[in-house]
Amino acid sequence: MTDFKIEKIQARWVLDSRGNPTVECDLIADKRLERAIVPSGASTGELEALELRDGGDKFLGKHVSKAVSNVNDKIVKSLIGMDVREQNLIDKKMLELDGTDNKSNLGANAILSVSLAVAKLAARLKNEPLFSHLHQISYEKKNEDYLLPIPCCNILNGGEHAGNELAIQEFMILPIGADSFSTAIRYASEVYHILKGILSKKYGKSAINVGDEGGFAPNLSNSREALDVIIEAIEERGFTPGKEFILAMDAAASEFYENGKYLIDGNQLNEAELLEYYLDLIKEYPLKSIEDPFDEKDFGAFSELTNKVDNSIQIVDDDITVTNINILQKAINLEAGNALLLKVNQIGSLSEAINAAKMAFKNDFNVMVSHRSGETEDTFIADLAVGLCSGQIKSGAPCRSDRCAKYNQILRIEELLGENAKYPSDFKSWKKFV
Ligand code: 2PG
Ligand code: MG
Repeated sequence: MTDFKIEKIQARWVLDSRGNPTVECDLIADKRLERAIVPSGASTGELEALELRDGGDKFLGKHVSKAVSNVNDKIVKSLIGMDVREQNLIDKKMLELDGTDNKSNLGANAILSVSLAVAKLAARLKNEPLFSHLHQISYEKKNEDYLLPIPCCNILNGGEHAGNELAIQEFMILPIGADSFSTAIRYASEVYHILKGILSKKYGKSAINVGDEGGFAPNLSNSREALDVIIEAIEERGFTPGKEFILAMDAAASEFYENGKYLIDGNQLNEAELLEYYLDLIKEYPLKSIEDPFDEKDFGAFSELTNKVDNSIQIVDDDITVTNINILQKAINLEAGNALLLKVNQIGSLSEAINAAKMAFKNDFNVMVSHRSGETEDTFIADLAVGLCSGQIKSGAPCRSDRCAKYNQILRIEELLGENAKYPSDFKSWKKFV
């Protein structure tokens, strides 16, 4: 008889992909151990749950020893003996123990490390793949078929993630015309390597240095120039832009918004001008998804763009909604955006993140499961994207192990599922699975 009761919880600090400390948590039941590691953002939304850092001298203020102690000294006491299959109850217990709206007491990093490890251990003890356990706790049903996600590969980095002058943070390619995930990620890898050659030839060797998410960070300062080299790479490989590949951007516009103006491509644009700028790009390129097009406080601008594009373009809410159902509800009411970017550490517990995804789907919003710019070897979000049948994941370029770990995990899941693995033909494919 399997014993699902938590026996031991042990947190520690480890390093993330940027070399900053983050929280890792081990969880033991029935002599089995599972562990989870928490990611960390750079272009964070103001209303994200609080990532608890020590301040002071160690790691230049970024140490997480307080969050680690909060797991080992406080959380542990209230969770020992609880059943790992009770994800909601366990998360609720931690939220009560924290007692704040933004998890500033225990730290979202402390709570999330435990919350993710709980799901992993439950799946292990049930002898079930993590994605299928996540599907069951999300939708209270079992599925034979699963929707694998389109990999939204960020192959050119700017903004806070790179040392160049590009205002837009992420330029992504989406291999929408592939017939499987493995073909999709192969297509993306091929275009990535062709792009490397083009950049090196055009701008010199320093242009192939990479940013935080594994995409190239050439010293360009104009978005059109970035989009043009990407189109060139897609075509050089023999693909047709708009057919095998569509494009997506994460503007992360709060980061280039200053004193009421958006500083982009050497210009200072007001909100109306920036909106026209996006509409022009949509006309010129097969650009089908734009994330955080305006400052995170400007719900009105998000609504205007969403209505202008008439749902033909995906407008993704990241910093504006921070995976928080209360804020997401506001965005839904105002029709500000039509898709949710889902980041588990923005809200700080698995159950709350799942609830955000469910609320999104219920209101006809798409869901893109997302990594953070500071990542780790933990592949949890790969299983989460499959379990939720979100149909989209962004995990950076098909380069650097912190990014590829997630794509590699989806390759394994695809192999395991065989014919039951379905690859999306569009952003709305989740409708058949959720
Ligand atoms: C984003 C993310 C991930 P960060 O803005 O969507 O790509 O960046 O983790 O720095 O917030
Ligand atoms: Mg973003």
